[in-house]
Amino acid sequence: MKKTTLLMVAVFICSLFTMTHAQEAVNLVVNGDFETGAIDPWISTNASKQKVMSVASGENAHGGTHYAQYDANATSTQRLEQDIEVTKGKTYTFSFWYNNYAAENQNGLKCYSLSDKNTSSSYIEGGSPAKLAAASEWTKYEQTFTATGDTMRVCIRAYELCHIDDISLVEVEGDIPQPGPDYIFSEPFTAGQGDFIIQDVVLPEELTYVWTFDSQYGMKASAYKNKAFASESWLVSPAIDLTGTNNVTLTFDHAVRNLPGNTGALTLLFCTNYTDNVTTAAWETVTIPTWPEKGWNFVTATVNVPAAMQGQANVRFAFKYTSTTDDCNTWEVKNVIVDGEKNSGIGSLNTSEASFFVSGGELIVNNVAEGTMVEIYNALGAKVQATVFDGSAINVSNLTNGVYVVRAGNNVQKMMF
Ligand SMILES: [Ca+2]
Repeated sequence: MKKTTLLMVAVFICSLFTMTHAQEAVNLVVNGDFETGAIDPWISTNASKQKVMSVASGENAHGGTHYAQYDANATSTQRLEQDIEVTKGKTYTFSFWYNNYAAENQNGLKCYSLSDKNTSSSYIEGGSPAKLAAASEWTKYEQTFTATGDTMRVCIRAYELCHIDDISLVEVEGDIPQPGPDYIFSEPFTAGQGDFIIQDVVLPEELTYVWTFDSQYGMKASAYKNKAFASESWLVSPAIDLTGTNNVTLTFDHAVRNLPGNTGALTLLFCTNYTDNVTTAAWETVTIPTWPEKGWNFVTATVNVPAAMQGQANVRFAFKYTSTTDDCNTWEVKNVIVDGEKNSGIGSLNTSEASFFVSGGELIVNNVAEGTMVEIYNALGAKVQATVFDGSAINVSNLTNGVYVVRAGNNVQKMMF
């Protein structure tokens, strides 16, 4: 792990603690504790087939005296749903407590899903894992995410006996401290194309674009509209100053529709003399070493910036999409990170003896005391998983491939899953 990155992560973690103490969280969920004694305003979208959960009373609530109860032996999914006004682009933490849940059903307790109020038929699975582990005592589920619309439909669904209490959705005040600022450059493509430039060298008249922003998949290139068209379209990074840096790499997540396909039609190039036209710059093509084995699966690829461009002041890279009427793929790119060593003279930082590595969808944790909370943050600084370390490997198979920061106590490590 690079020293600058380690220092940055340490600052990031400290910032997290400061923020937690400073903010006063307001729960946006109405009647999330069920202490009204009624289910309102929670709704079911299809009450004739999907039972509305009942509110039970007694001492077995997580908080207060009431909780929601999903019935045993249900024959169809049961939901708790509530629409909540949120601010697109802001970050929220969603959590609830669950109990008396066996997890035997194939579908079990879906942690939660998100959708726009007007497109409720197309849920976006927001939870990880997709089905929660069994719980015989009150257990907390928590997830932090960034809103992609203005109305969040929160949905918790189960197929079997389950108790739910203290459902909460709170805005994370202020900017999430990110590992990103310490990167030389980063662009997640979660809110637009950033400062990237799109140039269509060949754009068929039937199309208005090839590269476009997609809030779910990042930047997406396709020249298919009812049929395949020939095209050439470039997604060009802003100029990046690499002076004072060494061993700089470019990392990104990408997915393609057709595999193996002709990935030669999808290329990555670097240059130092772009002005305003890709066709007049001198590009060096760099082989993308990692491609998905199955269509639409995102994988993380890392390449070295070409040696001739290391340390240069005006470096750009470009994702070049080409297609023909016989070979027309779809390419999605997100979580772009340029990182490297900085010659800034920052003093050494003691690295911990704890270590983490990923093998077979499991996070292996060494030299960490049992009972320590192991937290995983994505490249945007959002916590995506938290697990109390019990000495065994931690299942991370539900996390998409990408760059993560793992934290256990004072030990932090950036790594790729
Ligand atoms: Ca309660």
